[in-house]
Amino acid sequence: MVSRRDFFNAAGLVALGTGVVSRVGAASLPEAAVATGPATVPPSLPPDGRPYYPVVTLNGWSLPWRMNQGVKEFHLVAEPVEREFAPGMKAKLWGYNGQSPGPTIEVVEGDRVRLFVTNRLPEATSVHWHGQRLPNGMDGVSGLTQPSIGPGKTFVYEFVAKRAGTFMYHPHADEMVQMAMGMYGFWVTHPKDPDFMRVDRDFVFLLNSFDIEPGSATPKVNTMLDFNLFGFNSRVFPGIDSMHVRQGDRVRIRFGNLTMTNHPIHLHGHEFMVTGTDGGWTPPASRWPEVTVDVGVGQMRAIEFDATEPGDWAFHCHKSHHTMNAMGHQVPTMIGVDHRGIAEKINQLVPDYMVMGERGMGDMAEMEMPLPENTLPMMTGEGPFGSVEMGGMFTVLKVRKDQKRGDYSNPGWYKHPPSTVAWEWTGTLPEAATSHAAGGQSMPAKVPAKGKPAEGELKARKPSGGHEGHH
Ligand SMILES: [Cu+2]
Repeated sequence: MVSRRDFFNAAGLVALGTGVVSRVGAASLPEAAVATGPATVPPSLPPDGRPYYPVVTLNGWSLPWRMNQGVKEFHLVAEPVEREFAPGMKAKLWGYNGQSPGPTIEVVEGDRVRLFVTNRLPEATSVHWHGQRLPNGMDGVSGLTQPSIGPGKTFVYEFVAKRAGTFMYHPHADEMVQMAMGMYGFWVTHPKDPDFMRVDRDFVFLLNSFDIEPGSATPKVNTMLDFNLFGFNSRVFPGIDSMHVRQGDRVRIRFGNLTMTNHPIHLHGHEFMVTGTDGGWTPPASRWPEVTVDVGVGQMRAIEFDATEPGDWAFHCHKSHHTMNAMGHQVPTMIGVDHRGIAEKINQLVPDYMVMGERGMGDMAEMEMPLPENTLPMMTGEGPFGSVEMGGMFTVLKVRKDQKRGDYSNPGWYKHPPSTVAWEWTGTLPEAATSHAAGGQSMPAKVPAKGKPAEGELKARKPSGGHEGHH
């Protein structure tokens, strides 16, 4: 068990003095803890209240509470924040208690919860408790169920956490702007019986997206579709922490989607079951094994599996543009284009001109190109075998036999047993057997009245050089 002070120290959090809090005019407000960095804060058991097994917020933390006559009191502060997306890039966002996303709120089924929300934004806000059963007036929809929380004001929400499960919170006021700026957080209501659906490790994060021009730091809030940074908990690869588990652990990973599109989330090396949705736990008879689960906009999914396979397993969104950072989305396709000669001519005008992407874009991960200020390479990340050529919604699940129970520290790269890594073939290659079948079609094409149909023959331009030994 950690003391309150130890908790704050260990978590890198700062408890604001009551002097700061009392400025908003309510002397009995609980202190508003703030996080000052993007580190994953290891979970600690609850200091009071009903027992539960805490979750781990990827690159985030859980909000401490104050017990007040049996009521769990939390204090959220909506405010402008600075968030590091990955080393080399920081964004100016709006969030809660020092970071985006806001802190995870963890309570137990049946808890009476009182949430103080202080608004330090330049415009009005509200907080909607996404998925909760609560009195209508606590639902946080500006104008519909409450007046907005004006700048400088503090509102109080109070309800009983009736249903165990996975939830989110976000503003229901000027949503387009406030969500694009990074305002949201995770909420977990633990079951009354701590052993119900017990797992060894329980990771949580939100899926989010931003449109931030390379060289700037503030998201473009009117973007509807064309986002250029995709993240887990306002971090992008390689800034997203890996998830570290002990071989044989029962692992749960929960994610909620507050972006403008769906994300097929894919785990390597294991099959999982979807054990929870926004509406609660799935009935066991309704589950089937998957390796990818699509998460629609506004939805949440909890997946579970036994981490039986040791290794470093990729875990990512399967939309390939979502595992790519800002620079990658508007470059022209140059694969197969023969620009020998063109480069020479351009070089006479622009000496440093360089032809990019002729052999695909993998090279760009290794190219040390000058980038605009405050952005990230489109694909990056150094693995034990070279560049991972990824960005955005990508991280690694590390399964280790010797990871200690409850130890969340990074075990380093996986040490592969002998003869279990894909290797390079250096022998001779047999002549390829070639099929000469012409392919089929459902009906003959109508032959144009005049002239012959064009011969639709394409020549694939294969890269030359770099293939010595393949004769
Ligand atoms: Cu995605």
